Amino acid sequence: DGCNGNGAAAAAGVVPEIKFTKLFINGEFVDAVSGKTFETRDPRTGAVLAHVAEADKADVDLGVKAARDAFDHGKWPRMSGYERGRLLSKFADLVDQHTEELAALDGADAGKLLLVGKVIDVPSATQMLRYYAGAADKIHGEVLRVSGKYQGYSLREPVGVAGVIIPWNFPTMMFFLKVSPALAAGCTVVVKPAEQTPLSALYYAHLAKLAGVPDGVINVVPGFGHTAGAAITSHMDVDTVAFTGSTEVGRLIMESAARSNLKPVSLELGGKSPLIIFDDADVDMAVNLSRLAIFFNKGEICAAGSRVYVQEGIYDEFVKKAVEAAQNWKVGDPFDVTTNMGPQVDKEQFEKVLKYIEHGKSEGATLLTGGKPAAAKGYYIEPTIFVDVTIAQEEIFGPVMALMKFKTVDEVIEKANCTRYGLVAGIVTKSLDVANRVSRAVRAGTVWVNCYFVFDPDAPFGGFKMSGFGQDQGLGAMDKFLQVKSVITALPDSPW
Ligand code: TXE
Repeated sequence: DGCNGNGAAAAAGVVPEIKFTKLFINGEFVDAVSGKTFETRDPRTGAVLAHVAEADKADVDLGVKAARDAFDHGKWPRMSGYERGRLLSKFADLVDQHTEELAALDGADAGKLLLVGKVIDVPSATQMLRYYAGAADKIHGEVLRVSGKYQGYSLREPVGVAGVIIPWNFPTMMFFLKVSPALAAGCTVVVKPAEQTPLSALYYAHLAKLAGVPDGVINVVPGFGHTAGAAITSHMDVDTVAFTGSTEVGRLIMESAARSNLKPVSLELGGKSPLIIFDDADVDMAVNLSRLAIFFNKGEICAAGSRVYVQEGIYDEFVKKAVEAAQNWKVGDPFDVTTNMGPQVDKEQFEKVLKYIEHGKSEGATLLTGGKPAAAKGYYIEPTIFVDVTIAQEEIFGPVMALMKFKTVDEVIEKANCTRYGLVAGIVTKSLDVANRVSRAVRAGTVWVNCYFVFDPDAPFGGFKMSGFGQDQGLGAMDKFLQVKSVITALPDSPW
């Protein structure tokens, strides 16, 4: 309405229409075998948003059977890569056409900013899908130099049924991050979205069907981790599992894969990533970057820059400006375009973050700003900054920055690497030599120099150390869904 405040008030009531709440198996929306449902809640208020069919083992069995049949007998892996790519491009077009609605679904389900959903999450997801759609007809093998009277070549064939288990912080991007390369490779998928955010994945299944993706190729089974998730990872007919989530669950998934059919798994896990700011940095720019790095998406992002190291020469100025910047980061309804940060995804995460804040205080860290719930209802937390942090090792997954001072390049490299994680690192400096040296010394899967959160379909993304293995993004991500076959043929009459 253009008037200050009224727009925000009106926005607070917005709940998108929820069309799909059943499991999607073999091209149909169906109830769970048990008839059970679970609640997904709106983190702005804690109110129930929808009752969603709750998949358990019996439903996963049906989903896997549909995916198995579609893979073993259907046309998806057998059609030309070009044809598969065309269907995936059509799917991407349909997603684009529903951007507003999809961004609103994730907004209400996950407390994500509507505007960011519209300009980042959904467009990046379709960019991802189109990137792999374009790769579907460029899956090459090699000619092998086999000695003697033989010829050899290799084929890269789809691995089969892929289980996809994703978290709630980026429901849309996570879905396409895993599903796009799997489908382009010719695999069929059984996707378990997070129990906190099942809604957009069901919508994507519907749009894939509209685009002409054959029945059974995409199956979506919302439910809980220890039931539906575990049924996927232990299934004898699932050929690979692609997972993003906690390090703890990543370990369970490997165990379960090992105990069942030794399926390969790829794990994108937690992080405690350093953002290192050197004396020569433009302080205002560095403050803005550090704010983005920890407060974007409420800090619910595996690549969050949760440990900020600032060199001593600019430390005092940086701290002062970082506190101001945090206080200007507006917490509020994610449907209001002036909001910078919405609520944490659910009560559990909200309480976990507050617990870490209390823990930080009791360990002797100094709280400079924030540290409390930001509203009387809903799961809102103030942007929070600690200094004098001695150990910053646990992934808080919330809007909590730990600011630390350092003197030398060697010292900060050692500190940056002093974690069991190794997902990303950020560097802010004008010195090419420092940037190069630190980029190479830091043990992390992605390094951002004078920028942060720059994701691209062409840039491999994955962890070192306990942040996981098996990268997402990049053409290499398709390897997780392909297996190599060598074909060697006798050439009895060859003159060579
Ligand atoms: O993650 P889980 P949670 C981190 C972050 C967060 C913490 C806990 O620190 O605070 O993890 O979040 C499914 N077998 N990250 O509990 O449990 C689950 O249903 C198979 C980092 O939400 O790992 C969901 O679909 N699947 C992260 C998915 O795993 C199981 C993003 C992720 O949930 C399962 C999210 C099981 N036994 C949380 N148990 C990142 N890397 O971005 C659970 N799941």
